[in-house]
Amino acid sequence: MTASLFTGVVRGACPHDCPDTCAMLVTVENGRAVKVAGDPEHPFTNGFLCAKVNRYIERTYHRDRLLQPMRRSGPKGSGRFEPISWSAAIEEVAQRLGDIARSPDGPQAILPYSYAGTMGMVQGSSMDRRFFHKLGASKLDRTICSMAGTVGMRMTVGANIGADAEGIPESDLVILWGTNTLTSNPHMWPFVLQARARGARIIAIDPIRTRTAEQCDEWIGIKPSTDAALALGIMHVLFERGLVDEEYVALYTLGAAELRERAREYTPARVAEITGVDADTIVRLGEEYGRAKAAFLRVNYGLQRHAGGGMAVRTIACLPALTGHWRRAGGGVQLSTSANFQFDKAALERPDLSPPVRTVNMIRLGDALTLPDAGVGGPPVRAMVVYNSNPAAVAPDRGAVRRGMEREDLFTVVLEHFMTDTADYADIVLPATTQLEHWDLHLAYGHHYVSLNRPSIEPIGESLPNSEIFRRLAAAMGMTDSCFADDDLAMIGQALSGNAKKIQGVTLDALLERGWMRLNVPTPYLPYAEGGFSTPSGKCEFVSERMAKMGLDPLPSFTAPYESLESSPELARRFPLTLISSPAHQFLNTTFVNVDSLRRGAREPECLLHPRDAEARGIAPGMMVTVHNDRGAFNAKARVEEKIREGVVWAPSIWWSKLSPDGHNANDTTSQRTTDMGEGPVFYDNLVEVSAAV
Ligand SMILES: Nc1nc2c(c(=O)[nH]1)N[C@H]1C(S)=C(S)[C@@H](COP(=O)(O)OP(=O)(O)OC[C@H]3O[C@@H](n4cnc5c(=O)[nH]c(N)nc54)[C@H](O)[C@@H]3O)O[C@H]1N2
Ligand SMILES: Nc1nc2c(c(=O)[nH]1)N[C@H]1C(S)=C(S)[C@@H](COP(=O)(O)OP(=O)(O)OC[C@H]3O[C@@H](n4cnc5c(=O)[nH]c(N)nc54)[C@H](O)[C@@H]3O)O[C@H]1N2
Ligand SMILES: [Mo]
Repeated sequence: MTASLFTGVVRGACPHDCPDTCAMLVTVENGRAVKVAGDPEHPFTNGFLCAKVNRYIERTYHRDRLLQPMRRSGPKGSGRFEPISWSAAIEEVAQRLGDIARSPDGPQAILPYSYAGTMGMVQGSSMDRRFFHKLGASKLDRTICSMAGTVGMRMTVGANIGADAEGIPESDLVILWGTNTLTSNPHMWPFVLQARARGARIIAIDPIRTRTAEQCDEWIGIKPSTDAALALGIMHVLFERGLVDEEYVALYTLGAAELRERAREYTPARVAEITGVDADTIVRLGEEYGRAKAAFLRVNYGLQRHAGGGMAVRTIACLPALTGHWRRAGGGVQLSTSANFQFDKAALERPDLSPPVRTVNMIRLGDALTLPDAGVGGPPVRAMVVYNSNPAAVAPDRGAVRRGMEREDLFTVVLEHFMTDTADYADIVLPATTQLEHWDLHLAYGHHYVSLNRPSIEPIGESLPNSEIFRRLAAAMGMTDSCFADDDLAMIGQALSGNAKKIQGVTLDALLERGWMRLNVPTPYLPYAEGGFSTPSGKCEFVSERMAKMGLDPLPSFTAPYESLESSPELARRFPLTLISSPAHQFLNTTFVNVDSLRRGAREPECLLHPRDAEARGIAPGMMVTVHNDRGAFNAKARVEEKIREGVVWAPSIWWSKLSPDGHNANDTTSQRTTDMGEGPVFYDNLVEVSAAV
């Protein structure tokens, strides 16, 4: 029987940028995938897939899949292309990149641009990195999602390692803090329900009464960007009521006395003023948290997309050390589990091949493409190679991004499954395989299992894995180091070949046999039950010398947003509403927006307003509105419900601009400013006005 007539079930992994990284079972009949399902044996996947990935078959065989390499035949952005052969495409890309590399501007005028379209180690960060390193291209700082919070965790507990969600059933209090679990982390929810069945209360802290907040026992509708103040208010109560675990604090923390002084300043009255949460609620929350034995704080990335995002995460991350909840299963804080996955990234990416080069922050792409020195010094960006990302829709300040991508003198290559907003601006489009068509190795950022993805079907059309496209480009550009000949399985072996303790026993052979494996950590994993923080002091650092050196407040503190009545009154007078453009339930960033069934579920670009905000502007439900500020505007249909804090509006995102009625999306209004730590984006630190569309 030939491979193309294969019938059976293949073990795969969901490739998407989500904490859940599901183990997926793909049913194939005569070479065609007919069904995807969650592995019932996987402790986190628990036998189900989300609303989006259940449609993976529809996406894979979509009528619009890119089947051949293509060359642009119309103006940039017009989407007019003609098919060319792979050999012509590779030759042209190699020639154009080679010309730039040899020009006086040199190879740094070439910018790779990628993010997490696939989270796979092979298709996401292996041969591609080797290629750009050897070429001497500019490096990309991949900040667009999680850097602020990641650095906040590093400064406090030492690494982006937190509590294990599999411990949640043991929790006596679960706080979902700036996270819409049912949408963006749905496989954690069954654990939360188990905790509730054993008596735990579930609290959501979010400016929006999301579908998750609606299922919780309490919704605390905090003012955006003020979470650090709320956490300090909780600390105030903990210190004042003697709810601190003095033993844990003495053994495993640094700077408790200074923190006590700092928290003293954050009285419930003052915190109420900053956060818009009433003082009684703050006191009750502090007491409830302090009396709990093992509270689970799930912070996700929503609350760090603000000026003080790093500080917000850092401040919250101090809480379980004060109460000693780290000691017990179900206690602690989780932002991510990703730093536990100690794959050998140097072997995969080969940074040693690169000369010293400049780094461009991906969220400042608008500047990088429109300023003569790319905004960071050195040559202008003359070529960009995009893969696993859709920057024309997802990057902030997309007006600037689009102006950059329209430049006639910019050579743009896009590796894609579909003709996205970004691909429309390409000179050359290269068709890439999907997860059903290639090998990969996956970490997770919401649990502790490694998974292997086996291909289940042959590549559709002439599509090729990213790894193979970069292998061919490397060969065409005369890169002869032996690492450019490694095949995908060899690279998976290399990723697993290090000696790190947590991946001991996780081998390619074992994964080939079983599909997924737990890291070498206990279940549930209690990372800081007995200290063991990976900070310079080995303790949970309430006071951070490293932060002082970065010019930041070494102690937890409240950082005002860039855009608010307090910090920018003139702006706030013209644009009085805060826009949150967090994930729509049916989309995964911009992935799946072109899948008809899911887009129908999301209806159309929408904007949720509080009834009083709507009334003040003469906006009725269902009306078409324009959401705008000085950076740009987009249209949306108004929804008016009491499911949101006054002064805040919500535009579920991220729409393809070309599938929106007016050709715009929420990122027409967002800014290129960066967070206090990690230089991350501030998507939700964004003032706008909403008016009836004209
Ligand atoms: N369905 C779906 N799932 C996804 C994604 C998707 O696009 N769609 N994206 C994936 C990716 S890339 C990521 S990074 C994660 C994101 O995961 P999360 O960061 O959990 O994103 P959301 O689920 O939107 O939750 C963010 C919540 O934070 C709230 N929020 C915004 N600002 C503040 C604030 O200042 N304080 C507080 N307390 N809350 C605030 C928003 O109202 C929103 O409800 O999800 C992943 N999962
Ligand atoms: N306004 C606003 N903007 C945001 C956010 C927000 O909440 N609000 N969220 C931000 C966050 S958290 C993130 S992570 C970013 C996400 O931004 P991106 O990482 O750009 O995510 P996607 O929009 O899903 O685009 C991924 C693209 O990769 C492609 N792709 C998938 N697999 C492969 C593959 O194997 N090969 C190739 N060549 N292509 C592949 C998909 O078809 C898709 O077009 O967006 C950010 N932008
Ligand atoms: Mo993200």
